[in-house]
Amino acid sequence: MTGFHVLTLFPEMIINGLGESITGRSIERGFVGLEAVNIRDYAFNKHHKVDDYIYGGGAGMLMQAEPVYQCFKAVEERIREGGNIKPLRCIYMTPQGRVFNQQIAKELSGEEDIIILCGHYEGIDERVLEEIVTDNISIGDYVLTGGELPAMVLIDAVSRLIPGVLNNEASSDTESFEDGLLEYPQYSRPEVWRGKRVPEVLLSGHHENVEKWRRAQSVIRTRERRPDLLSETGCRCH
Ligand code: 6GU
Repeated sequence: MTGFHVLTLFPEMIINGLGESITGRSIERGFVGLEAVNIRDYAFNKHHKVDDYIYGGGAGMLMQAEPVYQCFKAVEERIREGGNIKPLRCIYMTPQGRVFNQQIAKELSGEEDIIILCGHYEGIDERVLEEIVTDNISIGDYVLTGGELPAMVLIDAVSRLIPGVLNNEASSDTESFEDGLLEYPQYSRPEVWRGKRVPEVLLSGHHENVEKWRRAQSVIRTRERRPDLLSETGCRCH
């Protein structure tokens, strides 16, 4: 079982955001482990303060090193007590990281326990990041207010690759990106909707022709919408 351990100031965001639908069900059924640990619970000072002004000046506040470190150590210790002796990944969600993609999701789906650190405000004191972070991951070139939504994106993408999470075992590898192509268009009942017919080949029952049509549609769609995926550098097929 893959277990995600999210260190955050907003644990309810993580639990509520992933508690529904397919991710929620896979957690309930034990295919995926998820805990969200509140960094504030490890602020062993009078007012449970976790942030402070930034040396050198500038706008905003920074998350202090010590509560993050104490939180990490407590989570690491519990993972070790659970019997995992492998080196642990601690992923810091940051726009300064490697941009997340299906390849990284696949790689992470093989891990037993994954610690994910979410920053908020202007970020986290660099000294604790140097001490605990093994991977910096971004979800794209835009700036968000915190790492919680990116952490949920990563957990969703990794979870659906874990055996048992999708009821249809085949469905994760026929979808977009698994072969470097976008998915073909799909149709359900009725056969005619507002005068628009379902493509005839899909009603033919001829499975080989259906497969050929879908493949061709995937290529057309990728060329139209994401030509970068077909280019020599963007394509992982050759
Ligand atoms: Cl991982 N964090 C934040 N705060 N903003 C982002 C991001 C991560 N990825 C893209 N923008």
